[in-house]
This record gives sequence, C-alpha cells and structure tokens, in this order.
Amino acid sequence: MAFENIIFQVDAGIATITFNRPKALNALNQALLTEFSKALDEVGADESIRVLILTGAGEKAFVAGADISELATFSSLQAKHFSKAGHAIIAKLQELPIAVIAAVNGFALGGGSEIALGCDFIYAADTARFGLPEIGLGLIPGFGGTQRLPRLVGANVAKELTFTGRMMSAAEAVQVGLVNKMVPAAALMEEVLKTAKDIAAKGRVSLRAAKQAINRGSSVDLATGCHIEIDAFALCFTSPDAREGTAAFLEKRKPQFKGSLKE
Ligand code: CO8
Repeated sequence: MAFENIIFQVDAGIATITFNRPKALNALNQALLTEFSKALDEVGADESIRVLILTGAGEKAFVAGADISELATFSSLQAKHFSKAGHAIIAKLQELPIAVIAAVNGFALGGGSEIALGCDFIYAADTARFGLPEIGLGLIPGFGGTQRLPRLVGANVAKELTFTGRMMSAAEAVQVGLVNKMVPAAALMEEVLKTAKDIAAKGRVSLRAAKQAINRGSSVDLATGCHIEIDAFALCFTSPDAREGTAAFLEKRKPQFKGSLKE
C-alpha cells in the first residue's frame, strides 16, 4: 500500500521505516500507527528482509510521542483502545524474527521512547533526547513504558524518569543502559547501517533463535530460560546454516547462509 505518514524502503535485505510527520515532530496519530502496523506485516511476510531500522524524518525528532491533539479528545474507552493498539504494534515488532534497530535521531518522547524500547537495541545521535513526559499531561506511559523501561534500566531509574517526566540526554541514556551506542548526528545512519549489514550477513534461522531465546528468557526464571535456550540451540541444527557455518570455519572461508524460516 502507499503510505503517507511513514516512508518504507527495502534495500539489500535491510528495511527502513521512517516516521514521517516532521511538522508535528513525527507524533503518533492513529493514521500513522495503522500504516506502521501494515508496514510491519509487510516486513514479516518478506523473507528477504533480515534487519529493520526505525528512524524519524527531519533533524529534530525520532517520535515526540502520541499526538496530543488526539489524546486530548479521548474518552477512557478510546484511550484503552489506543493503548491496546500501541501495545499490539510493539508486540508485533518484538515478534519479528529479524533484528530491529532504533536509530534515534532526535526527540524520543512518550510513545516514541516506548517504540524504541520495543526494538532489539537503540543507537542514538548525540542530539537525541529520551523521556516519558506523560505525567506532565496528567497521564502515564501507555505503550509499555512502565514495563519495558524498568526491565532495561532498573525500577529506580525508570521511576525517577516517569515521576518527573524529565528528558534524558543521549549520553545519560548510554550510561543507564538504554542506548547501546551514541554517535555524532551526521554519522548515525552510517553507523546503524554498518551494524545492520553485519547482522544481515548472518543466518536468519540462528538470528531468529537468538532473538526468541533472549526475549522469551527475559521474563522467566533462569532454569526455564536455560531450557528455552537448549530448544533454540537444537532448532538451529534443523537448518543447513549450522552445517554451512561450521564447515566454512573449518575450511577457512566465509559462510553463505541460505537457511529459510519456512523449512
Ligand atoms: N503531539 C502533537 N503535536 C506535537 C507533539 C505531540 N506529541 N510534539 C510536538 N508537536 C508539534 C507541536 O505542537 C508543534 O506544532 P505547531 O508548529 O503546529 O505549533 C510542532 O510539533 C513543533 O513542536 P514545538 O514547537 O513544541 O517544538 P520545540 O522544539 O519547541 O519543542 C518538544 C519540542 C520539547 C518535543 C515539544 O514539542 C514537546 O514537549 N512535545 C510533546 C512531547 C510529549 O509530551 N510527548 C508525550 C505525548 S503522550 C504519549 O506519548 C503517550 C503514549 C501512550 C499513549 C497511550 C494511549 C492512551
């Protein structure tokens, strides 16, 4: 489908979704969320895509949160539907069997931070700002922020940020473990693409197994998590990629991973 509020591009196995409402700092309205959800379906259906990058149009914002002009009109029931829809989209992101990288190029506030938190990891421009400012609107985060942020940075840091609504610099976000890498704004996409290409050269079966083991293991006890890993490890051996990767090492050559998720 043709998109108006996002830009969806695929190049050499790497998809990029750019949130594209720069005049409203890429705020998430319902039209944008619908398009985002459809684009994620397209990504999920295309086995040639191995990495998805999310970023924002313009120099100022990744996503400055949910569109406050829409929030202002919501009844409690509409808020529930909106929040549920946001959760479903972020769950979709997390269930994609490929790597999802947030390239945070500016403000990532409210729902913007929450989308970044739904990605596998975050690279940020040195100009990026993170925050959950909902408390200042008489609200709380509604796209998973109260759950994913404390799991990533600890309850104490998450509570301070959520209770005050203050913005955090990219440097502080690295320090608390929210962001993997901070780079000068002009070098952000180049740096993200470098990592994306590195991941795209790996086998899709083992990438899916690794992602599922980490995601599913993160909310269970260690013993259960270790069993999840045992099954995921064994699953890799159902793919020709395990033979190819180990043979390539022994033959001192580069592996050519061709395994399919459909096998
Ligand atoms: N919604 C709608 N419009 C926005 C938003 C937004 N979140 N953020 C910015 N804009 C618009 C501004 O209104 C402005 O529009 P206009 O030019 O027509 O006046 C334009 O974008 C540019 O913004 P500013 O002039 O404010 O730019 P500044 O550089 O002065 O400030 C800020 C940048 C600090 C980012 C400021 O715009 C800001 O504080 N924005 C709001 C941030 C915010 O509070 N985000 C959280 C929203 S709530 C949320 O995300 C909840 C998610 C879960 C929902 C669950 C469902 C119930």
